[in-house]
Amino acid sequence: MRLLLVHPSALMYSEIFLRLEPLGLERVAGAAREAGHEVRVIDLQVSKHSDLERTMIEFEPQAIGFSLNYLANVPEAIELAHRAKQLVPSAHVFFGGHSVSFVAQEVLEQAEGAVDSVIRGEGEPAVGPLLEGLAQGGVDGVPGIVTADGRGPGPQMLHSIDTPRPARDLLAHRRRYFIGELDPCASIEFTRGCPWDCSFCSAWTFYGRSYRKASPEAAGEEMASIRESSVFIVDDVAFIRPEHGDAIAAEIERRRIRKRYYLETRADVLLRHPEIFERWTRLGLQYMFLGMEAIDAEGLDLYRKRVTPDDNFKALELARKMGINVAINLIVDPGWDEERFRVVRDFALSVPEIVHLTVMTPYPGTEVWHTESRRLTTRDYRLFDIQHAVVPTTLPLDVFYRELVRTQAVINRKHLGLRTAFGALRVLSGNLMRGQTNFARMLWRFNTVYNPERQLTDHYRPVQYELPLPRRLDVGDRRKLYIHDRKATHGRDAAPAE
Ligand code: B12
Ligand code: SF4
Repeated sequence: MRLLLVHPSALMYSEIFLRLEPLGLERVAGAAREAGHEVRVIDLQVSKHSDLERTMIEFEPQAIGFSLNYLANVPEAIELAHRAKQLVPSAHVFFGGHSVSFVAQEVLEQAEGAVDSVIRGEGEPAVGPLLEGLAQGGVDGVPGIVTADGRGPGPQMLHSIDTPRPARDLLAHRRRYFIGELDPCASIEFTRGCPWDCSFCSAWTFYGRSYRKASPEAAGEEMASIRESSVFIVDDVAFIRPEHGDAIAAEIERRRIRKRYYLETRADVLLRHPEIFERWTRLGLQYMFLGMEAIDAEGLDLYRKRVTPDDNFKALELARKMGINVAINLIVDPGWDEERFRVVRDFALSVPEIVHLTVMTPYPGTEVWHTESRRLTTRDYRLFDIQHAVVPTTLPLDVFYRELVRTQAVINRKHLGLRTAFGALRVLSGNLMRGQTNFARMLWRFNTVYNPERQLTDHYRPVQYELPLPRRLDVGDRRKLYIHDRKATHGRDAAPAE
């Protein structure tokens, strides 16, 4: 069968810092290709809507799948599904991905017939059976499928994440993927899932707190096939198992692979096994993202982060000593007043790290979606991008955005100031000479993207598609939140930490 897979456009507020390859979609493409189908992929982060339309007409796909990892992309995907039905009426249009898995039924209804099915959970085990089912006239047995007739069997999980390999070769414009000065940058997955259970996050609910590891050989082989000079490791928490991080490092050393790396991890993981991270700095680890979330114990408890402020600060110090550039994330609560923003600004200016701010957002799949007592002030999907306030703010909304953007701007100025003084010029000229302009563009775009008026006016756009209202679920038994039920899977590894 001819299958076209599509990733929606980039979200406005993240695009200035990064744009990364759609690894999940590439893996779904890899699985379909292994099953013998003809596959094309269009990534609207780097291609135009007109490219998509042209491909639909020329390729005449029999199935068109859209990736919906982000809630904010739902309206665009529904509109594209309508367009697909006009251009290729016979194609089966389906959605899949992280976020849509939590609101599958509702999105299907909102699409009013433009979407034939939604696949909940991992896409690799489902795409082959879906295409086979379409050829043979029945898709009811596809794992994770939801259609107008209701839910099919539960989603299935891969036994091993070693295969299928992502179909990176199907992506045009690969040089446009970057993160900060790592430009161009590819992505790779060493592990899948997260054993923790932070209340604001849906990574653990999606995978039912399971955790699987790629074999070091497969990871080494995949790394050797990557052409880009930099690699973003997409794992939710890198190197939870030190022996695994070590074994992959050994493979990379053996193959004499030299890249620059960016990864995400937790303070306690870094503190427990600093030697792994140290070893990776020798392989090229340069950047690390630490989800610190709060600077006080009360905030950390509220998010069930299971680390102390002390751990966080020790981890920052340790990373600094290792020469790793750290970016930290703090969650802004809509309840913050001017004083709280000031405290955070002072903190951000007192540390050399890059500080990112995201707004606390209850979204489907998270525990706070069910427990947040403040009512939602909007259900516009597009505002659920953790850059907008979707529950009432204590400050008037315009003042809240002014404070938020001011804080981000102060931080950004500090960051840019340091970088331009100590090295960005060198990186920049190196990148420009190689024709890589992503990082250069990022440096100058901050003020056009982040401005309080624009964030405020986003709230007044006409709304066509709205998130369903939260069902107040009793989350005493948190397994009710899972997409993948761990009992029903054959994961290699169980949760290592509480
Ligand atoms: C890596 C990552 C990123 C990367 C790369 C994103 C990219 N280009 O793909 C970066 C750093 C850029 C990023 C940015 C953001 N991210 Co992010 N990210 C992740 C993370 C940690 C892993 C995603 C990943 O690559 N996994 C590995 C691949 C193999 O899995 P996958 O993509 O999920 O794909 C599988 C399934 O979803 C499914 N699938 C996917 N697509 C399709 C399509 C079809 C047709 C089918 C059938 C199946 C299918 O099958 C795949 C294989 O099993 C997830 C958390 C998580 N564990 O999922 C958060 C996550 C997806 N991100 C999140 C957020 C909030 C963001 C940001 C908005 C943050 C911000 N404000 O800056 C931005 C927005 C990015 C944008 N679109 O512009 C939230 C999503 C929230 C929501 N409900 O909308 C998540 C869930 C984290 C969380 N805290 O809960 N992110
Ligand atoms: S440790 Fe990170 S990925 Fe895991 S649940 Fe917490 S925030 Fe999500």
